[in-house]
Amino acid sequence: NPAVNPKQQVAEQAANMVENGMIVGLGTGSTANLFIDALAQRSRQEELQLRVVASSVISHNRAIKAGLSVLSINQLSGLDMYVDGADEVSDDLSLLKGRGQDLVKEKLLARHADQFVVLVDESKQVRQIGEKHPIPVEVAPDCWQLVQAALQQQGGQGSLRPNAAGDNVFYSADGNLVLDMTFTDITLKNLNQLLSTLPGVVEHGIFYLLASEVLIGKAQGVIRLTA
Ligand code: DER
Repeated sequence: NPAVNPKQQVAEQAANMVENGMIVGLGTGSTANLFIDALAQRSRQEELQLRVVASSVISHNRAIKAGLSVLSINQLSGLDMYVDGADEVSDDLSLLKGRGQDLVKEKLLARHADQFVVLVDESKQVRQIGEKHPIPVEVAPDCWQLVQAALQQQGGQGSLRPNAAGDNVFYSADGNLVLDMTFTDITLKNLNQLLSTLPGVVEHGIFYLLASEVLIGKAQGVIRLTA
C-alpha cells in the first residue's frame, strides 16, 4: 500500500521476517520505533514467543510498554536478528550510523546478530559513506585530543560534537565524547581499519560490510538489498 509512510512499510516488512522463538535486537531512532511497534503488534496477533533486547534505554522502555518480553544485553551470548535504522547506506550495504547517542550498543548487537537488517527510506542512500554526514568517532573522554591529533595526521578534520543546547559537549549513553570527523583520500576499508584499531576510540559510525540486508522504503514500494 504505497500510501503508507515508506519507513512504516519497511518496519512492517522487517517485523514479518521475525520467526517464532527468536531473540531480536531492537535499534534506536524513529525507524526503530516503528519496528518495535510493528513487532509488538504482530507478536500479540500471532501469539509469538519472542524475546527482545534493546540498544538503548528508550527502546528498552518502548518495548516493555508495547508488551514485549525484554532481556538485558548481559543475559545474551548471541541473538538471531538485529533491526535498526541508519544515517547513510551505500550500495555495498556499508552504513554510516551514530548521529544518535547509542552507537556502542548498536554496533555490538549488529555485529553479534546472525542477521542484521537495516531499515531506511531513500533519503539515506548515498554513493559513498561520508557523503552527507561526518563520521562519528566515539572516544573515551580523556583521549579526545590525542585521538583528534592522530586522525588529523591522517587528513581528518572535525571537532567534538556539541550538546543540543550548544552550551556544552555531547556525551553518549556510555558517557563518552564524540568527534564528528570528515576525511578525504582514504578508502572506507582503510578508514574502518584505522578507526577500529586506534587506542582511545571506543566505537565509530562506519559499519563496514556488517549489514546482511537493507530494506529501502520508496513511494512505489520496498527495495530489498542483500549482502
Ligand atoms: O543513531 C543511529 O545510528 C540511528 O540509526 C539513527 O541515526 C537513525 O535514525 P532514524 O531512523 O530516526 O533516521
